[in-house]
Amino acid sequence: MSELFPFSKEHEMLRSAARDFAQNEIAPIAAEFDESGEFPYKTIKKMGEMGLMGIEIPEEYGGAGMDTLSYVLALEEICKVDAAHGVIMSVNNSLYCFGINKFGTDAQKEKFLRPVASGSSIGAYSLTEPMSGSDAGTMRSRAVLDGDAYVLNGRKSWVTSGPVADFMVVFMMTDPDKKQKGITAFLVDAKKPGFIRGKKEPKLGIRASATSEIVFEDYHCPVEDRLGQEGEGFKIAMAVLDAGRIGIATQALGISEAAYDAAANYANEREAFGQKIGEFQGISFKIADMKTRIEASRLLIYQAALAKENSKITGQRYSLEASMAKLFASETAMFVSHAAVQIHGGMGYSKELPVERYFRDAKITEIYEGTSEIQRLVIARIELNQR
Ligand code: COS
Repeated sequence: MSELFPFSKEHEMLRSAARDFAQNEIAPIAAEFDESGEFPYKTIKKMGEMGLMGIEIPEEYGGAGMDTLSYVLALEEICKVDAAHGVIMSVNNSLYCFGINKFGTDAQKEKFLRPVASGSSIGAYSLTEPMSGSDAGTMRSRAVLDGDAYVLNGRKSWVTSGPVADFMVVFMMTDPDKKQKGITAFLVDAKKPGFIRGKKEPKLGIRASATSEIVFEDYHCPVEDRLGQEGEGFKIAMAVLDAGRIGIATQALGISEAAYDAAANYANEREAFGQKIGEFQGISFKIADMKTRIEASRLLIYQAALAKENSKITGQRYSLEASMAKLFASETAMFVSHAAVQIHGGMGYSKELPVERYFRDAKITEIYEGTSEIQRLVIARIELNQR
């Protein structure tokens, strides 16, 4: 169906390069890295060399200088094969690079954006804390200005790429009395003293992506490495999450497509009671619902990508489009991967096939970068405020 869209030659070229890479280099190792939980350094490095780690960043800062649709098309191909590679790519592109490109100074882009957009370093984003998840404005970590540097202290959790990141954008309270308006964003360098990688999270899915706590103990962040103004951190965090949510929606789409392909093929091959199982209405209706929801997810994602592209000119928010895409695509990934396991029967539960991995990987898309409940809250607030 995506063939109906008038993509440019550049879009098609990037998509087929990402598809070939995913199928030739990631597919053979995906199950092994899922099992071991090891970080796939080699393939991530190659993705950087291909320009996949900073797709929308201008070439002058080490990126590929392409548009949001390019990002979505390439990411979908990676996620169809492995959602763990997909989240590493998504966080690097949207939660890290996008925010610095939008809110950073030229000097910050030179120092913090170029190495990550060009794929020679890895970037991460750190908002969540053990006692502050959905209610992101209640963080406890503190940054105190002392001369020409802020002193950062606190514990951050669930940081995607935390164990391996070279640089990170981190959000801390500079003025707790002001709540959300007292939060400030900082660019930090993992090599500096006071940056400590904490407990690694053992996860149900996306196991090859590395996730951990990050502890800050008197980390000195020079004033020139503050991203935006003091007190602007919450809005920066939210604006960046809008971009991130398009990436997670795309990750969910890729997982859905992989699970669907496996299920449809199996339904066409496996026989029971003297016929292909796909000829039973119970299975065929599942296939119909899976396919329909997948294509609806795709349309919401393309809409969000176009809204984000438009926002580069108009400055308008695309929170509604991003949240709708993430909500629908992630719930679709759960629905489709659940049905795919069921259609496979016992084989769906076996580690000999990748279907159980798709099922485990799908769940996180309903949780990170804003739970489905938070997406509904964002959508409803926007809709009701407009009346
Ligand atoms: N872009 C720009 N500004 C935004 C914004 C966005 N997407 N969303 C909110 N803001 C602004 C609001 O306009 C408001 O500014 P003003 O006070 O000047 O009007 C300010 O930020 C506070 O917004 P709001 O009142 O909506 O804040 P809430 O505390 O009610 O929180 C939710 C809003 C719940 C939506 C937010 O905390 C959220 O998204 N939580 C989930 C966090 C998350 O996704 N965590 C996962 C981290 S990555 S694993």
